[in-house]
Amino acid sequence: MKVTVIGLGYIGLPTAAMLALNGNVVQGYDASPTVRDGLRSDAGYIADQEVRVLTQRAISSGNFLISNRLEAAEAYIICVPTPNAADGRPNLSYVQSASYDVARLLKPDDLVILESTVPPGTTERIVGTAVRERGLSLDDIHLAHCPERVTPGAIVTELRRNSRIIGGRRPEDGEAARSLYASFVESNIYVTDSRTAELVKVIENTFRDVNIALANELALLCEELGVDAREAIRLANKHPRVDILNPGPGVGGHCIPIDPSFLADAHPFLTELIQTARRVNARMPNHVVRRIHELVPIPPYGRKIALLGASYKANVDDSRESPTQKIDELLREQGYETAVFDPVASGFVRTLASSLEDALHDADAVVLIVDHDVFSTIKPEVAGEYMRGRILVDARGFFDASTWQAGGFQVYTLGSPRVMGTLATHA
Ligand code: SAJ
Repeated sequence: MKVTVIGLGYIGLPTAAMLALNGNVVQGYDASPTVRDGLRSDAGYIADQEVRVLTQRAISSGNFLISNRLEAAEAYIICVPTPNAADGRPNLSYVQSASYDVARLLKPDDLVILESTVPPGTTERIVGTAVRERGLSLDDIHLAHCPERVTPGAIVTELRRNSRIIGGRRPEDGEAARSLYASFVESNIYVTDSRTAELVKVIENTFRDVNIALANELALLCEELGVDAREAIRLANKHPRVDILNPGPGVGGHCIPIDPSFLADAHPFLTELIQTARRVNARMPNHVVRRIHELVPIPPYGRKIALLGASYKANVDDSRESPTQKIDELLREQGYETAVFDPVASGFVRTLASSLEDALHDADAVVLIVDHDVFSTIKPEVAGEYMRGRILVDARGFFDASTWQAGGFQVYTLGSPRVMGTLATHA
């Protein structure tokens, strides 16, 4: 098929490349000239190595062209972002403008697919309106929602192997979209209606947010009960019908902290659990900062805290909605000096420390926020050489507390009832 993909971000780009490598002729369009030029000259600016290789292969195949304007095709896939606006409501303006751009090019029998995560009803309401205003009946074209489901860090594998949900406005629209995705999806493709598909995507991420909120609430409870939360969760998960996620310093990324609001914003009185879960997760950075404050009280002169990890989760570069940002802001508001080190992250709101040594230099405490694999090589005796104090705050249960304790550190692990090691004396 001749396909135009609108929005060449972390979903649109690999999807376009995958389609191009599997028998389709793809034109990719992104509103940003920087993205278009970057892709044309060298896909090297893409941080994800697998996506970079896939994109380079697709471009060299001759079946993936980057266009400066939207080109007419037989199928259009809209993959633009749907961030939360400042008022917390979903910002659907990119979806709307892409829909009008596509509508101008449509001819009968064309297929329009919305991949962006949206509140239930959006495909028909926004894309459908643009099509009708163009003077076409929705029955003249095929319209479907096909939400992306891949996780950063495993995008290429998951694009192929994850099952897909396709919501057609009519069953025949769903079937048209199914045959396009079947060119590269190796797993099942389930066809339903568009509103159901929209809801399915949002509840997948909401489920995860609620589950993590339970883990986080248990962590706070366990700290009071004198029980190790991770041990308790590990054992509870031995039950065949229990599967609780891990507590941590908060839920980041551009999906899980945002998508639940697609339901809560439209139905505030029917989403009590969803809103509570969001609040529990959003407060976790404050809890981490409270514990840091207990361990490293601020005297009249400053204290330095080294923060390890700036991205929103392990082994990815994306720093959007990262818990580190909030923890860093709160600490600095309270008068701490901070240094953030992350050899993996890009796009963090402030300049990162140039090296681990720089971050640790004269620090009173080190705080592990992101469980990047590269941090596993950090040894307490080496870290301690650079630091002024010997305090480790581990917000992920990443390090072995006894090893750090044996290395002379006082250790607090989030979800763990006691601080291990002798009390540090802070003059
Ligand atoms: N987190 C925890 N504890 C856990 C798991 C995660 O605190 O046990 C935190 C992470 O550290 C991170 C945040 O939650 O800050 C989100 O990470 P994640 O791995 O749960 O999710 P994302 O945002 O990387 O990707 C999710 C995925 N959704 C589901 O697993 C249901 C992915 O499949 C979606 O495609 C993606 O959102 C999206 O784009 O919507």
